[in-house]
Amino acid sequence: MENSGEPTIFDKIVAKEIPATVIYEDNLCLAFRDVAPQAKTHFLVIPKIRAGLTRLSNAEEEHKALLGHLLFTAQRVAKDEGLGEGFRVVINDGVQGCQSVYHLHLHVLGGQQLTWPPG
Ligand code: DGP
Repeated sequence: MENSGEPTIFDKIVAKEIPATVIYEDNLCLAFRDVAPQAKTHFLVIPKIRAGLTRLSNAEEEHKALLGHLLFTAQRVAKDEGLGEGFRVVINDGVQGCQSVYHLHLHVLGGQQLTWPPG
């Protein structure tokens, strides 16, 4: 359920209040392994500051550069993770998109042959 600004589990990971396996970090974003991997390789890329980006559909003009940075980072870390044969980037948005954490995040899945379409 979308909240009104309470810290999310991902804010706590950014603040190092709860542990995560971080595989990339810069001043704007963090990439870490998903706790419940849905593929051999499954990591998340999140903005360090939510800044209104609880979900993709809340994006405003001011978020464009950050959104580009997240996508660029996803492919860069995918390469570092050895996903040169291909991978999938997913953003779940809202209830019908099965979003469970309301802090924007890109799922990056790979390391195996994926199937299409997803459910
Ligand atoms: P979504 O359904 O798109 O909102 O995906 C949220 C993802 O976050 C889900 O794949 C599981 C992952 N996740 C939830 N809590 C934690 C956590 O505490 N640590 C890590 N590493 N991942 C988490």
